[in-house]
Amino acid sequence: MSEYVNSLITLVKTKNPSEPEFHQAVQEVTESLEIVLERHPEYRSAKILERMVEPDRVIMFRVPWIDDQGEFNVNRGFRIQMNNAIGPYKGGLRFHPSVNLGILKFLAFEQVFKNSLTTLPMGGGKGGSDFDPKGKSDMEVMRFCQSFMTELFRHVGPDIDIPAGDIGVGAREIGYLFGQYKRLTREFSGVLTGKGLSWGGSRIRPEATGFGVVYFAQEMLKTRGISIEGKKVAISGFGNVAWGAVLKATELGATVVTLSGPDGFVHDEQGVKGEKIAFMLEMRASARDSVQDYATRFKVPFYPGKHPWSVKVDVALPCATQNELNAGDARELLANGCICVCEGANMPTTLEGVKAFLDANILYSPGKASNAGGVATSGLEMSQNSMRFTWPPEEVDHRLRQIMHDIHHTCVETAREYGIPGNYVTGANIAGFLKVANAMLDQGLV
Ligand code: NDP
Ligand code: 2IT
Repeated sequence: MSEYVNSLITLVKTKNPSEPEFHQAVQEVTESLEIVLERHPEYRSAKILERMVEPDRVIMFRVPWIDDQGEFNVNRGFRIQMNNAIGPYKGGLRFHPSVNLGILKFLAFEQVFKNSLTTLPMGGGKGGSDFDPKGKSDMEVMRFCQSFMTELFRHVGPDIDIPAGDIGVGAREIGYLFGQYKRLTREFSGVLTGKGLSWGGSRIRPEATGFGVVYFAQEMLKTRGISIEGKKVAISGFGNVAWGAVLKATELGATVVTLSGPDGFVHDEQGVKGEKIAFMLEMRASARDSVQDYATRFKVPFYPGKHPWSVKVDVALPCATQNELNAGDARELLANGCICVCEGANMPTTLEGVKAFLDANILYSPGKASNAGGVATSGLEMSQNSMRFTWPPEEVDHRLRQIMHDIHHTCVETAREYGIPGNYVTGANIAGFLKVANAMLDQGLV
């Protein structure tokens, strides 16, 4: 590590104590950029990286709400507006008890590079709350969302900042948030994405992240002349991203043999298909947060408290959450002959896990490249809203597929150009960085 990169990481750690996930994301990116900073001293002298690790602004607020028992509750709301050099802030909202400032800063930082890779004009942001949707009634979720938007509405807008879903935020929450925004502003606009189909949503947005992950994995495998058809796939999570990935992988002839939740994982040797995929939506809607329900229903083995990385598979698609795959898991996957790890979640692999995959020279792609199909399709939703028009599903899917192809091509070509062929981490970080950095240089000291 160069002295400059080392001192930058030390600075970030000192200025932002107790934010380990943010430190991790910054470290991964800045290490990849050493080679760019050597070739282009102008980025260093303009302190582009020092500016990029400092959010444009952080909004933190109280979210008071009343539960079904009439009790008062208080949660904390956040929106990190990280960087708008190439477009308005864009990124999801996460509702999960683990949410804190550092986690949302890591997600907002990743989003800047991801959105840059999508080829669409979107800056990066992220937000959410430590609200726990588990076990909450519809009316409790509605009251929470209304209170959350009562503060957030003054900071967002269709040309300012466009939130969307993430963990714990799906179509239902986006609906309640949108309704409250509309009441407060008297404006019907594309301020949120992931909207319902009858009120401005895009076809394929619910499926987009998972579909995109599988399209990206297909492209990766193609570089080694391998097809996804007939391959065994391990997927973690059972939420929105996992669901889309199972749908597409199965359609393309792969067999998905695992799903996971906070309670453990299920091993379904026959494959997650047909009504089992529909059951994933039921499990999510039940707000029980338990993947064991799948094991009970379909009589397959359940492994409490375990991640699915010990199962022998060809392809692994981590689709649950950050740091769910460590160095030990990586070694186990490699020992079992896994040839491709394509991330659906944001930063699911620890830095040591990533190193193990890169050292083994398997196909490994970071989330900011392979899960970009979700936000890219959000960008397509914004375009449709601006045009007051809707595209049919084939059109959106075609564009999504093309975007994933282009992101893959960019990663591969950039890695090759900088002398590290096949390294998707470096390719994604450098390509994502260059577009934003050049826009920042063009726009002066901002
Ligand atoms: P969902 O809420 O639909 O599902 C999240 C899944 O991950 C659930 O199974 C959830 O269970 C599990 N999970 C969350 N936190 C933990 C934890 N600490 N330990 C174990 N399991 C956990 O979210 P999404 O599918 O939307 O998001 C999944 C991942 O994909 C996240 O990393 C997200 O940032 C990323 N992503 C999402 C996009 C989107 O468009 N939705 C786009 C790009 C990336 P539980 O809630 O019980 O903890
Ligand atoms: O992490 C992500 O890219 C998302 N949660 C999707 C963001 C979006 O604006 O669609």
